[in-house]
Amino acid sequence: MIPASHPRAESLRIREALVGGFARGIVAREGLIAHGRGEAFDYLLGEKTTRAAKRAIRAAAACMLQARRPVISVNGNVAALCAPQITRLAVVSGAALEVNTFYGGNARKKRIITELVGAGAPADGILGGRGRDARLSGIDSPRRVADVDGIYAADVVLVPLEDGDRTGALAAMGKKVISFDLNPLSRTAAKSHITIVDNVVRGMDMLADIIDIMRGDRRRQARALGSFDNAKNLADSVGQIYSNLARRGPDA
Ligand code: PTJ
Repeated sequence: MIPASHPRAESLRIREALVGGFARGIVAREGLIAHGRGEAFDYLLGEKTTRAAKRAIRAAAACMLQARRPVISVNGNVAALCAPQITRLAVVSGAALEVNTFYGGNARKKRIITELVGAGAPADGILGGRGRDARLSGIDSPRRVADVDGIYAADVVLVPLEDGDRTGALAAMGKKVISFDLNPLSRTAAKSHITIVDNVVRGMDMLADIIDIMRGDRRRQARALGSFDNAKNLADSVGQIYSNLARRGPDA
């Protein structure tokens, strides 16, 4: 039990959610390590949704609203950290949910599906692990498997906590890739069309809120997309880390 008065209570609560997800067989061991990396970047970013992240969220909202076949890719970490938020995002955006993992096999995928259903997703609407698989070219990991009616056929794919190879492969197939990645220096961040440098536990609900606000407002969508430059936005995120360090550094 984490006391609410603990100065790092929120960060510890997020850790507990992952450890709990690991105990339930949803999160891969490697997912705990990946979380550690994200946690370190979140600390450097000030543990809040930056202006650059908000710009990316607006562009992502517009992109999802204009998609013909948007799909949200769900892995173990995402299911453990924000199953209710991702389920809400699917409803609000009209995107399909596809369970797509890097590690492990079908048993873990099934547990992730159960987690999503527990969070309100329709049991028969979740893709991945149905045996209706196609292979993405250009990658060798288990993530090359994609549902034929899901990521394989999608025009826009949202990939929270993704690896760089699959991001590149999806982009090479002509899909628009939106990622969440706390590390603005990662290959995923560089290869995505829109990178949201924010923690999924904060940014996911914000994305759903903005989609609701922008729905039907084509001018606002065009503005959010037209003014967005991913490379510049990533540089702004790195700049935010620089200035946070400068303020807190030994000479500050
Ligand atoms: O469930 P699986 O089998 O699909 O495995 C999922 C992991 C996360 C283990 C797998 O995708 C992986 O190995 O990811 P990477 O390559 O370690 O990349 C994870 C990226 O996500 C890193 O750049 C982290 O900084 C970032 N990250 C970690 N936690 C969060 C995050 N980004 C946003 N929100 C987080 N909570």
